[in-house]
Amino acid sequence: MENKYNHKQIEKKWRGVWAEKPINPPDNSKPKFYCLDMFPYPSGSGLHVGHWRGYVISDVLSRHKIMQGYEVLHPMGWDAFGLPAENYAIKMKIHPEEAVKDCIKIFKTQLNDIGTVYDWKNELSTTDPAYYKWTQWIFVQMFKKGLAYEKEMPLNWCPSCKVVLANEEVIAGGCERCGTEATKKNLRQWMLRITDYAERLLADLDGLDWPEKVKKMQSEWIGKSYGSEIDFKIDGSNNAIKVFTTRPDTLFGATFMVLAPEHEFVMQIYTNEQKNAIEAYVKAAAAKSNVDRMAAKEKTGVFTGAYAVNPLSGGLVPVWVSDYVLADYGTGAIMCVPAHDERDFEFAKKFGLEIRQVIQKEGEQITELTEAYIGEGVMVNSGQFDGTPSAQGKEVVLEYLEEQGIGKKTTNYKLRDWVFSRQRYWGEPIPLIHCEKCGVVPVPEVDLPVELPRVEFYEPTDTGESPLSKIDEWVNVSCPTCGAAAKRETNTMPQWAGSSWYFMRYPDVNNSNALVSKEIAQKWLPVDYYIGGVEHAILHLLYARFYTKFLYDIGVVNFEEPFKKLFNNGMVMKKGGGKISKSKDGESFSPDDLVANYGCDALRMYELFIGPPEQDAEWDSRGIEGTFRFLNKLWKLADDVRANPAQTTKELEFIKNKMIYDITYRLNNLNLNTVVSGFMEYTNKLSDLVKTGGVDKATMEVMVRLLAPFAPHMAEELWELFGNNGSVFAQGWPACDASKMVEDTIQIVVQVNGKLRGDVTVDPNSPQEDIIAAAKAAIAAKLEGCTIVKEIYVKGKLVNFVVK
Ligand code: ANZ
Ligand code: ZN
Repeated sequence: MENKYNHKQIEKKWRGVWAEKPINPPDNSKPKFYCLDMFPYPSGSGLHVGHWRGYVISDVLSRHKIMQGYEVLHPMGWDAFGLPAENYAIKMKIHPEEAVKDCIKIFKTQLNDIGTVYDWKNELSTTDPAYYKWTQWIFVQMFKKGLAYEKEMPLNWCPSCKVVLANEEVIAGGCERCGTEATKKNLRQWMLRITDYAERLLADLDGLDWPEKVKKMQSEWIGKSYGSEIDFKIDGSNNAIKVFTTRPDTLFGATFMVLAPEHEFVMQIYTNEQKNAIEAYVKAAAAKSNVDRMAAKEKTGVFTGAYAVNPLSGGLVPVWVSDYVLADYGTGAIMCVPAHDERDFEFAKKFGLEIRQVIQKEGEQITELTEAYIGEGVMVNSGQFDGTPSAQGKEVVLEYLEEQGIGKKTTNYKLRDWVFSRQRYWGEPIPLIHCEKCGVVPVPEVDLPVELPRVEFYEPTDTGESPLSKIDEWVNVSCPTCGAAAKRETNTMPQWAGSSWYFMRYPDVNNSNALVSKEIAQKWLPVDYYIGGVEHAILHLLYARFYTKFLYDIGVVNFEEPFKKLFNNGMVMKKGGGKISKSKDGESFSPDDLVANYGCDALRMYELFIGPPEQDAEWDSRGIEGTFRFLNKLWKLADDVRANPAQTTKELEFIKNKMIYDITYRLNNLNLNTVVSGFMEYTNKLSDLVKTGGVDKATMEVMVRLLAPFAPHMAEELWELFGNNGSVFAQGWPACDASKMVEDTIQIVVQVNGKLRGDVTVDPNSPQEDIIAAAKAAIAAKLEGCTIVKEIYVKGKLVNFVVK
């Protein structure tokens, strides 16, 4: 009997079976597991192999959890508002609403072709009025709590997309989408006070089971810094310039000061000789973006002609203006210590200003500095403080300044309030009404959603106003409070709005009375496992955490963190490196042909096999032939065992249990590429055994069950061929009988900076290097991007990595 692996037929058959009899039916008696993918924005070219990498991982985890007896929620939806969808629609000259519908159709077909267990009954799209009703509702609650406010702001402006760009959308001075150089434009904006949550957003990072790298990026973005405000009296005036510094210990070395060009004193203190130069400089600075100012290669600046008094040394220090000082950080003015700050050093060198060393590295003599010394040391040239270690000096100097009434402790955050309005068509209308008498009035909740009007012209206006402002019948309304003629807000929300809370909606997607019901939230939320690319490490995750905390504060949900566990999958890169561009490479990286030729099980296996899931990996479409050959070999092995099953032996018992152990262990640690290589090794080993003594049915059936999350169609088919009834997914995950495994192993804890981050099973008798290496592999994803400075092994107990 020649029984060939016919992936086409098998995959079609099982997808039909699953559609009729889902492998994950609702069952309240089971524990829940909520496994979430970062949802895509549907674009025209469909999914490419890079999207699939993350989706295969989440699908494997979901199927594994189903087999372990969980009721799994694994939903999918569409982040379909926003610039990418709108720009695509404009390019293709189809209305965004239609464009989005078409794209979703393509995406959905493709996702089904990969054999994913998405719960389509929970599908959502951020563009659905029944969904964005709640996006608007959340905004109204924030408005009522005073978290939303209007502000006239010089904003980053892309002259090509004709759209305001958030700071994070400006990459190296250019528009994130089209690369055109960003300029500035003054516009009225809606802002959200995310800064009110800065401290909680920072503090709660600690308890999250997330990659350390992501936590570090979030923490740096929030950017808390402890420092002092110090007053420098302006010579010949009663005014004082307040500076923010993190280094009061260097105060004696402050030999000049710099004000941001926007600082209010600039126009008050310059001398007549400097008037023209200052005015020209301030004007030029206003045209530049913050990003450009920070990135400028050469320091520029102008002397105001005025002096201030160093409060400790009593010396006169010249006051300069330069755009490397930002107006909206700290006090917008700094004391400059060129000996110990790189930027100040550069500035002093360029303009010939005094450099005075006040911190000395222990055991070194003072020589002429060729660069700023930014490290710790002891205070020198610092009067009564000489000899004080710099770390201590920060406190001591500050205490002295506080006594004198010229300094105080402060904390600064880099986090800024969130610019929440966009002057574009394709977004949620901001549900507010402007009334001459009543001011800004929120749209009453019964009138939500404020639907986006269907229009012919949705291209952005080049005035910076939203295209909605041109639709009189939509704009003109009566004030909900006083009934007088009033106007709707015409700005729309950023794409981030819909994606900041979507995970709360999936479990209760049809609820028209609440964002999510209390009982359903209680059961399903928060998300247990969140999977997606590291490109969302900062903004999306920060906004989602902010929304969750807000909804917690107003009693909608009872948890403060949305995602218990986070996994960042690496990207799929082109051969030789380089990102896959959806527009340029879409075709050659489309999974469709691969599915047709090799089957989705082979593609799934290859997506996992190309490298550790947390790292970027290079794609080679020919590589799939390898996993395809392996699946064929496994198929033949199963065929042979079925034709000629052997009796079990001690050796087979060992192999069976070791296989369960290896695959489970690697799967639990998300070492999914080594799961695939493990299957390859066991397939080879068992194929050899078939030729010598034979392989028993039980071992082969265990292998099929282990295979199920990875190659689900083949596993179902083989399970059936072995004469079993019911889905392989109803079989439970195989348990390993350790007594059948000769090697003795123990479990030890793995820590990062003293905090529990995982565990690893090791042979306690193996050498320390091996144990540390195993521990490292076990939490590789969490160590990504960290520098290990020390490795500590406590025999038989734990491994601790000290990282920077
Ligand atoms: C004197 C000094 C001496 C400083 C020294 C550093 C080293 P973080 O940690 O980022 O908060 N600074 C303050 N406000 C600024 C502004 N608006 N624009 C640009 N730079 C500003 O950095 C705080 C330090 O950045 C402050 O401490 C100040 O320089 C500078 F050896 O003051 B320092
Ligand atoms: Zn009114």
